[in-house]
Amino acid sequence: AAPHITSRCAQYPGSKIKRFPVPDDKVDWSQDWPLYDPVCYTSPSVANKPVWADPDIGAFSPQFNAVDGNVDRTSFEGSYTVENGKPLNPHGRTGLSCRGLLGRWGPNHAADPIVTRWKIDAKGAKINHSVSKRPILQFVSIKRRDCGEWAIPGGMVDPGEQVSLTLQREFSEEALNSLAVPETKKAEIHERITKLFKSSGFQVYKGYVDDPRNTDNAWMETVAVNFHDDTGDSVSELPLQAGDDAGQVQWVDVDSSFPLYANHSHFLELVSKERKAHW
Ligand code: RP5
Ligand code: MG
Ligand code: MG
Repeated sequence: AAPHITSRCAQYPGSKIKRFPVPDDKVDWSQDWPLYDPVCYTSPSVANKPVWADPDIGAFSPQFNAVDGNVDRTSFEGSYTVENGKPLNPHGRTGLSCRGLLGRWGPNHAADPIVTRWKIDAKGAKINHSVSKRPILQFVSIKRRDCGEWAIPGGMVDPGEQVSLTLQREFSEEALNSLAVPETKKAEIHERITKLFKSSGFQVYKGYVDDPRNTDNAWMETVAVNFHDDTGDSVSELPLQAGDDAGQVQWVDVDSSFPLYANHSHFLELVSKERKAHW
C-alpha cells in the first residue's frame, strides 16, 4: 500500500502543534530510526474526559485487538502491535504520538454513507460527460466545519451501535439536519431514508482512513457504503439541510478533479467504477 500522506500533514488540525517530519522511507515501523522524536499531544477536548474518549494509558489498559465491552478495538487492517501499552498505527509513523483529537487509543471506527443519483437534464435524461462519454453521478457532500473541506457526511460509530444505523443516523444529522427538524417532519425523513438505506447498499470500502487527525497511537477506520437513488425519486427529493458538524451540504458531481477530505476521493472512484459512471 502507498504510504499515508494526510496523516503526516505538517500542521496538526485544531492546534499549533507541528508533526515531526517523516520521509516516505521512514513511515514503516520496521525501518529503524533512533532519532525519531514525535511530540505527544492530546487535544484539550479529549483530555477533558468526555464520554466518547478513553482515559489516559497508565490508569487504563483496555483490551486491544478485541471487542472491549461495547467498544470495538479490532482493526480492519488485521492485528496491530501494542508497544509499552500503546497501540501502533498499522500504516506507520505520523510524526505525532498519543491521541491528538481522537478519543480512542487504536482504531476509531466511523461509517461513511455515499448517497448518489444520476445527473439529469431538464427532460430527465442522464447527462454524459463530454470527455469520458459516461453518465455523471452526483453525491451528497458536506463541507466540514472543522477544516472547511468537502467530504462524505460520515461519523463515528457509537459504542455498541450497528454500522447500518450509524450510516443512516450520520446522513440524517449532517445532510438533513434531523437533530433540528420538527417532530412531524422527522417521521417522513426517517421513512425515506430507511427505504433507501435498506434496499441498495453497496459496500465500497472497509479499512484505514488517511485522516489528518491520525497519530502514531490513534487512527480512523471506516466502512463506506453507497446508497444509489437510481430513479431519483427517493432521497433526491428531500431538501438538503446542513446540520451538526456540517457547515454546508449539496449535491456534487462525482469527478476525479474535485478535492475531498482525507482519502474520500478514493471511495468515490470505487463507486464510479462499480456504477460505470464518469470519473
Ligand atoms: C473520516 O472522518 C471518516 O471517513 C468519516 O467521514 C469522518 C468521521 O469523523 P467525524 O465526521 O465524526 O469527525 O476519517
Ligand atoms: Mg456527525
Ligand atoms: Mg461527521
